[in-house]
Amino acid sequence: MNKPVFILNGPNLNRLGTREPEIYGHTTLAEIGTMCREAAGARPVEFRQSNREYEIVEWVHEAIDAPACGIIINPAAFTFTSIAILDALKMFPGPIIELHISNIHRREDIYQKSLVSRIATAVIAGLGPKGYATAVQAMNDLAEASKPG
Ligand code: CA2
Repeated sequence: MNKPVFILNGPNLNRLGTREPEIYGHTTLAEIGTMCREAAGARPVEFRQSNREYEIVEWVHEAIDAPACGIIINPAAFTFTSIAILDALKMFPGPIIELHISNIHRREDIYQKSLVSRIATAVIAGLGPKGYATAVQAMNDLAEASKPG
């Protein structure tokens, strides 16, 4: 079965490409979604964005029930604040890639302490919008590697 990959995006990322291009680039979130679908090949992609914490929690539950082959998540500001998203991600049995467009470790103190990194399989930060395609390729490899037989 070709399980879907869930790619979840947190608050304000719907505004990508409109402000601070020196940090986040010129690419819009819709364009990133297209890049992800291209990188995924035959694998179905659930590419979503929300400014609401509860909605992201519910999408993680949906990924658990689907089941998804993995979750790629850019929690944006919720990275540093959301125990609710952390608790939901802890219930997901497969690989989780935490992704940031910018290198959060080079930024102000408030962007330094991710709650998600402790439970993520891998973290990608600082590759710009192309980091999403890198994450999808890595997730495809992880999914292949965990296939039985
Ligand atoms: O680098 C990333 O991907 C971040 O997750 C983006 C978050 C920030 O809180 C994290 O530290 C790093 C902020 C997203 C803000 O979205 C914008 C959208 C358009 C223009 C400017 C910001």
